[in-house]
Amino acid sequence: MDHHRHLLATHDPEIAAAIAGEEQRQRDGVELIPSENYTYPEVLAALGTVLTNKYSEGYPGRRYYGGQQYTDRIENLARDRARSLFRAEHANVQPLSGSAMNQAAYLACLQPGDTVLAMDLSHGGHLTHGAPVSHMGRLFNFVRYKTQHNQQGAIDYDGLMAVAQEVRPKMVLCGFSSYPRELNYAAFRRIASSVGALAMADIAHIGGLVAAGVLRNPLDDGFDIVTTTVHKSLRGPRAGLILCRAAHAKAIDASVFPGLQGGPHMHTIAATAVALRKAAEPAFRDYARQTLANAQALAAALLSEGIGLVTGGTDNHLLVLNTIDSFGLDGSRAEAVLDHIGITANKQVVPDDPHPPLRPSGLRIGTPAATTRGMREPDMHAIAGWMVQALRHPDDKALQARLADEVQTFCRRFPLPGVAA
Ligand code: DSN
Repeated sequence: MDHHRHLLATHDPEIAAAIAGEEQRQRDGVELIPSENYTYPEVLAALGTVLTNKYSEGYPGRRYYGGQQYTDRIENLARDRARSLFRAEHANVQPLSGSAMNQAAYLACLQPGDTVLAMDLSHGGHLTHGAPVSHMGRLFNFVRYKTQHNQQGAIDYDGLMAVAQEVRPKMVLCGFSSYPRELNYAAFRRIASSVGALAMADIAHIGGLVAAGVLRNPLDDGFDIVTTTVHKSLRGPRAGLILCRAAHAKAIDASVFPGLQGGPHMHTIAATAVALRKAAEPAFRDYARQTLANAQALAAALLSEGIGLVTGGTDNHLLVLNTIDSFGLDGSRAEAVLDHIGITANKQVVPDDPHPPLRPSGLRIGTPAATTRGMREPDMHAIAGWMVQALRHPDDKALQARLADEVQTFCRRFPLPGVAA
């Protein structure tokens, strides 16, 4: 690694300096974006290898290029580990990332114009769940369901059953990128079965928490297809996984390649295999438990300060704050204020947000990255305290400078995984 670094610094000092700057930024700040994490040094080692030189279109044992004795071994290991970790009948480890994995899943099972039930974007759903600005939203007929504001964000499953009877979807999709509650997968499965639809769950955010067994696995409730990214709570490289029942294996594989993608990124697949092996170790379960405990601690600390949380709390790793109600700041301003003190979060729409996505009413935070760094419950209380002080005094530059110093000093106690101090 050091040798490679030295080469890069000599050959391309501008890029080397920017990477060094990013390392410094990650080291000196608290990372609260709930979809981010710090990957393992072993994953970084697998990513920076000669596997990036190789074309491997096809699947193990039936490729369109020669020289696959090692790539086949790697992809088989990744598939076996994914199947075993998630108790899946089949795994496809080739999706380049989250959007591609969902697109491949839809295109495997649906015809253009088919109806899909999916969660509304402002209530926590994802762009690929049929947001009108997404290509998927143009290709399929997404009918969106919402969460119940006065029921801690719960989903009205009886109401959803009635909608399903009316619109007769081909697929019932659940999953989210900004919803802090656990889902009732058995209820989704019943709704899908009642109209002969497929049940698909996008667990992109919580894949690591499901793998560790601290959140429920939709495959245990009979789901047909489950997708997850590898780089969020699973702590792997940037990639996607599709897990499914054997009956869908052929369609899913053909949809990923040759349907949607070309050559798989074998360096990423090797790194995925490494992360999946790590996720099967007992230490990963401890990590996942701590991620949830930290989210509870962060929520409790913010609630004790009277800060408004969408749904009133969290069951998983993420929280959504209504910053307009709590601080009179839109999410964009709140994000910038926190950036100034070294706490990274991201602006976020809240349910039925009257404001646009670039200036929404809220902020999304989460604990996977801070937990990887070694932060624990008392640290969450300290972080909540810094956030509240800064957001209550957004124009106080002297206060922000003092808080930035405190955050930086605090962060130095927690080494950056995978990077020499
Ligand atoms: N960008 C991911 C997230 O932040 O949730 C989802 O696409």
